[in-house]
Amino acid sequence: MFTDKQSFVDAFKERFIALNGKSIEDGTEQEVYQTLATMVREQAMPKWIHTRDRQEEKHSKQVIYFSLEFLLGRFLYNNLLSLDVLELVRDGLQDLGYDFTDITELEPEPGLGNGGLGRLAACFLDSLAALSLPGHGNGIRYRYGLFKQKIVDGYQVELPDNWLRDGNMWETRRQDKAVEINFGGWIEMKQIGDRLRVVHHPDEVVLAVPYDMPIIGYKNDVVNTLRLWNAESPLDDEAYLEKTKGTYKDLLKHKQSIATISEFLYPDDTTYEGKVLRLKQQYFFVSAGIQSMLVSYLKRNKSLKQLGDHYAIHINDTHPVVAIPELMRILMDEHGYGWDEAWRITKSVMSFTNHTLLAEALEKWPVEMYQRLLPRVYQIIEEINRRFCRDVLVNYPHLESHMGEIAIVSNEQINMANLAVVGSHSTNGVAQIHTDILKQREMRYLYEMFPLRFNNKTNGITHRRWLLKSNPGLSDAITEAIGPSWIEHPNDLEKLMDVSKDRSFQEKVMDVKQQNKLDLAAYIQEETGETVDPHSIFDVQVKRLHAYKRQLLNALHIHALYLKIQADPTFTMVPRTFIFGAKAAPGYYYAKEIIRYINALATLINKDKRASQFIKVIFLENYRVSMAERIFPGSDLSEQISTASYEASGTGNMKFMMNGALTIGTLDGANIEIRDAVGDDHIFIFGLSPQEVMNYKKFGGYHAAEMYHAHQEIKDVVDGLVNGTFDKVGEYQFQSIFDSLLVYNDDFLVLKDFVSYMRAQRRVDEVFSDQSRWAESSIVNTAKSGIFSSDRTITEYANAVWNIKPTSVK
Ligand code: DL6
Repeated sequence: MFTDKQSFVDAFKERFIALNGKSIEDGTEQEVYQTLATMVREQAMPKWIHTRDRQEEKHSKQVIYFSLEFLLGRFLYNNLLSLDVLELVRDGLQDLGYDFTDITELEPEPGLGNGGLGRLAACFLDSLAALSLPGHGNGIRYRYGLFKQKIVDGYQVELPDNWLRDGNMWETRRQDKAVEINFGGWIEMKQIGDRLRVVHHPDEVVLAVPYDMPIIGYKNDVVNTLRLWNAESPLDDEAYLEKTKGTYKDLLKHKQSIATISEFLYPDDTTYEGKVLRLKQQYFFVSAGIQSMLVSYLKRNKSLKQLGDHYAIHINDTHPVVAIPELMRILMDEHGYGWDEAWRITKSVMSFTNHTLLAEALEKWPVEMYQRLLPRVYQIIEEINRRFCRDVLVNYPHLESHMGEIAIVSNEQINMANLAVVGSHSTNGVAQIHTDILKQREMRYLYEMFPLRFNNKTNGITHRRWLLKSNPGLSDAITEAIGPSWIEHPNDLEKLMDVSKDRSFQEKVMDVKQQNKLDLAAYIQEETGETVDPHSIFDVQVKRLHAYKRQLLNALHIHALYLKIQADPTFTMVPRTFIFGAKAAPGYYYAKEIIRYINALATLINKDKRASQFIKVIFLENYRVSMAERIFPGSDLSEQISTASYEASGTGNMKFMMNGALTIGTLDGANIEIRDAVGDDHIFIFGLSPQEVMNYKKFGGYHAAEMYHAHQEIKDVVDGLVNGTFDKVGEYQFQSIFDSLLVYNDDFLVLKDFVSYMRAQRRVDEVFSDQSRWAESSIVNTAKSGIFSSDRTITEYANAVWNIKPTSVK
């Protein structure tokens, strides 16, 4: 244990020698990182054990957050902060001749998620621990995280993310807690004693081995657990050869086939992947998570009747919905409960969040695939469906004609969202508008049947990572102005309203922003070789690349500015730096073309002497959590421009806001709640409303070609996609983008919102030109961001969905 700088330095030297067999003078930075991480882990270990003991002792109800994705980002800095040893370690390392930042950046980044959904799960774990709530994560230890993105001649190229190459310093393998998972085979009904028992004869058994990672609460001694499962062979090599009478080659093939289950993360969050491997992944981590939960529970309890008073399982999107029939199976087949009792227990344990309205992302599994891979689970799903359909016919006969839409099994497919609603006690959306649309449109009949199950939980972000850690300058300025209470109570940020018009505070905040922009500019230079003007507006869109998020609208605006600069020698504007970061799913051709378009614009504009005086375009490759931490603090303008009604919530919008960026956005997802919080004067809203978009989708009436012919500006820019403009920089044309707009009638209403977007962008220029006005808006955004802390979201889940209480471990 170390408590001050000197004890740290002494302990470090000793540990370094013990771990590396050499003195620190001969050490590498990698060894320094590993030694430091080992020491931090050791510091956390007793607290980890203590937390577990206290939670058990107090019979605290626990939630386990089941998620196929956890987009964690690096741990070292946050762990030091949470353990309250950050400063002394930073100073100690300096005394030892090492730069703290260089060392923390050596940590490989667990990118075990695609985007918003996985990052939300990580923010939730942070808040659970910070609020002393007994809440843990359950997921997969993917051998490879989300692909690394390289941009080669404007094209996205994907490379593997071998994040475990040098080991993961935070994990502990728990072989003793391994469980077996059964796949395939057949089901036998067997009379055993006086009971007819179901016996599953699987044709593949996989060993799930947990790797536990500590999730350290902020200065409260709580350490919760993220349990990630690794797929392995249940037999050791010799036993396998003995049992199967196979060859060494067979053995290698067998091991490889099992390891594939936890090999990689599917790199697309918006398209449902009907692949056996994906289904195997889902069942693998769900069954393992439930089994391990029950092992803990049954140590202290004999009957499972009260399971729901002790454990909650949260189903993060439809991927873990198989938890419902799996718990039913275990309760009935392994513990002898009857259907009704098992159903009551299961519903009391399960709750579900929906994260998308995109039809193509809503999972529907082919019956045949389930039957083949999970024969017993499928029987249970069929029975859930039979009972549900009977309930509809008896109690809601007017819904019979909608049976195909609400049934769990229909058209030879299993509708996972329907199963989730029917088999749980709570279903929520992630922003008010999203929940409203779920209730009124997507799930209206299920809502009619189970109105009390539906509720909203607007997303949130952990202000500890996204403000306290990533923006120390602003954090200090805030604390100086209103005291430190906001760190524990982010709603106290509201106190900044009192100083939002104070000139000296405004100057302070703008100075901090300027320094952050200088840092970001230096980073951009390092990453891209491009020099950007730190006094220009830093206009940023960072998120996954998808047609509905409309990076295209942003790019067309830039293109239009370029054409204006070309056409008018007297043209002038407030200089802007347009910054993008976005990964496209590897198989999503259109999204990749948009990346190419942005990069082509960058080449065209950044090379042009006159244009680049006003605008610059930067595409930062391989957008990830650690990069996001550098970008948000240095941003002026946050682009949240999805087609209204398509973005469930968004969470990047909250990170920008908290860091004092102003939003230019549509009335979509949580943008609406951000607008409500800050007021119309401190946000730039444009475009169609969700209702208008839904009307167009339902009744038609939108003709992109009319927009093209009615507005010269639109015509010029759209023509620019294919008229040889990009020949100058050796690029091909952008025919598929052109076609998406004019031939396929612009599905995401980009041209429809274009004029209104241009107008809003001009307002941005005007407001930015009045620095005091901008500063006030920036402060108001930070002041009002407290409600978007995930501490608020988690408190709501804890009270209204999971019924868990803080358990102090001090
Ligand atoms: O709830 C977290 C996050 C939301 O903020 C985003 O709006 C939403 O798109 C995302 N959903 C997903 C799931 N699939 N899709 N699309 O990632 O969840």
